[in-house]
Amino acid sequence: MLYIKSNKSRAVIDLSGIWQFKLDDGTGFENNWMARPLEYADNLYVPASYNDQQEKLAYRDHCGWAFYQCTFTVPQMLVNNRVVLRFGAVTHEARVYLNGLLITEHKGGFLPFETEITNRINDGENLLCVAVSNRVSYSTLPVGNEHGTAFFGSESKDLESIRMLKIRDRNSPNFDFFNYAGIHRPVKIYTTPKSYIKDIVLTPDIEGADGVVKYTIECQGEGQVNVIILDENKRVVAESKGKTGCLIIKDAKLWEPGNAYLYQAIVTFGDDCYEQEFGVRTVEVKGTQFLINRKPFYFKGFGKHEDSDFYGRGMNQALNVKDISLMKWLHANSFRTSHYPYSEEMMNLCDREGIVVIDEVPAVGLNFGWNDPEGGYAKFKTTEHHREVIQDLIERDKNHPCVVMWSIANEPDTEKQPQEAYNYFKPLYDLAHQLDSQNRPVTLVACQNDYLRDITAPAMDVICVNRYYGWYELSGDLELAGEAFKNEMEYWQKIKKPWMITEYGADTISGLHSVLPNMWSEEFQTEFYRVMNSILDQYDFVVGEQLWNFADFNTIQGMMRVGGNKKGIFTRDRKPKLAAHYFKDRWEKSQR
Ligand code: GCB
Repeated sequence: MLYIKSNKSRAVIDLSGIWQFKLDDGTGFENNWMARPLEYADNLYVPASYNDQQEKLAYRDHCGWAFYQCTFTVPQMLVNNRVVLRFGAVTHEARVYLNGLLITEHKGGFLPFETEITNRINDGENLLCVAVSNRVSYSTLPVGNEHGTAFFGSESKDLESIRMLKIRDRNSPNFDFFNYAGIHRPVKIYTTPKSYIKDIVLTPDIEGADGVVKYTIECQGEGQVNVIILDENKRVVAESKGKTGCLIIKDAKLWEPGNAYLYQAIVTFGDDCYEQEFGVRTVEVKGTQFLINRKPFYFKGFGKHEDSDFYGRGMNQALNVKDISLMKWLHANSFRTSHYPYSEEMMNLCDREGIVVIDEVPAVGLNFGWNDPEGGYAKFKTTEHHREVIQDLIERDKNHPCVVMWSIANEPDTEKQPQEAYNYFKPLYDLAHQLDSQNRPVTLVACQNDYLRDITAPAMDVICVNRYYGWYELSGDLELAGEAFKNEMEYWQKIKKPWMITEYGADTISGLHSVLPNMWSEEFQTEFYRVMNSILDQYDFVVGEQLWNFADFNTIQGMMRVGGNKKGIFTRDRKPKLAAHYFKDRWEKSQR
């Protein structure tokens, strides 16, 4: 799916701004709220989560549907074109109504969807209504507890009434980040000519000093395809005709981590044209190495979240710019889009800034129900949707040079019923390979208690593991934690595959200090990393360290979370903790 751009053949209308918003009271659909202006609605900003925009418990804790509305008018000069309505992401499920009629529905909160509205728009003002559900269940990704109810109390008959009182519809996410919801990414209307370019697939390779770019252009309607490649000085460096072909860029400048170079493929088809940026670079796994442009690459970076004050999980471009700037300050080179695809705008920025990305689908929470007779993967009704999100992610991000690996899940249970887990994930691993014309490595991020039983993580191209020795296990005892970690690394060494740590960390209250490394203090967090890193440094098969987390982030309330998850090396407002300075020094001096 192409990103939205305005150019000489395409126009864009951005619907970002203040929309009308109202939580469903259970009668919204029945009373046709979609068909007329919402009564007693609030003014909320789009794109952003609705949860933190006003001081309302109901906004924070809502479970179910909510309604958004805005109006728009398409200028007369555009109506002879094909008109498309596109959503960057609506979390987690959307039903979209135009002038009272359902025009599209979408499941999944982190990927774009669009629908043509050419013949549905009125001459004058149009009423757009988006119903949004934040429910997570056994069939959604991320996964939630099916009933979304809270059980509290005893099974005893005497306490029946108390128990009943405590059961109510509520969010019950099975993941450690706040279940922010709403219209999270831009809503835009764009036009194309009636015959138009539908998709562009670019597959770069390197031969000697040259870049070799295979391409496929998908078009709708009649026309001739032309492709020209421009370098950063807008000089034509290659040209071709036809829907498929191969372009040679002589003495190509490579897209390198930390040193991005972007070419533009200018595709024309009849009256339509589209400029697709891309990089010439290769990615492959060889032996125990991860190679970018045939050179060993070592990941230095983070697991992150899209999470900030007021916006919640809504796209925040200033923050994206800030985060990349902080990564560069630290001499980091990469991050994983834990635990869902990030905005297209962030991916574009990473392309330009040379930041390397592990691109993850929203498959988090596939880790309970194993002792239930119907447990394990039989309990989750996610297989089909899991295939969809892998397909949609690859369709969206295939041309990004910043993407070097796909992650098909975070911390699923891969050990209690190892064969069942393998049977679930292996076809998804194969699917990702089959769909990606660049055939990037595919991984799954594991967190086994008993890694000896796991046959799924070792079947991936890169073994990615999350570890919390010293925090959740062997809490506070860094000496023993180091020994346990070392012991485990001896096991992984025998597997002879590239291996990286994709999460390790300790909750840390900014400003809490202690001379000795006591848990929760800034000194403990720094010491924790020193111990773990000293072990990572002993092994050549380790291809990266991505700590958890870049910054503190919001979670559900719970006794393990003091105002959210505090494992950031930055606070939520991006102030460094001691460990940030430690990593800056480590990565600046790193020879890997
Ligand atoms: C994990 C999860 C991550 C959590 C983290 C933690 O293993 O992947 O989502 O936030 O642990 O801090 O507990």
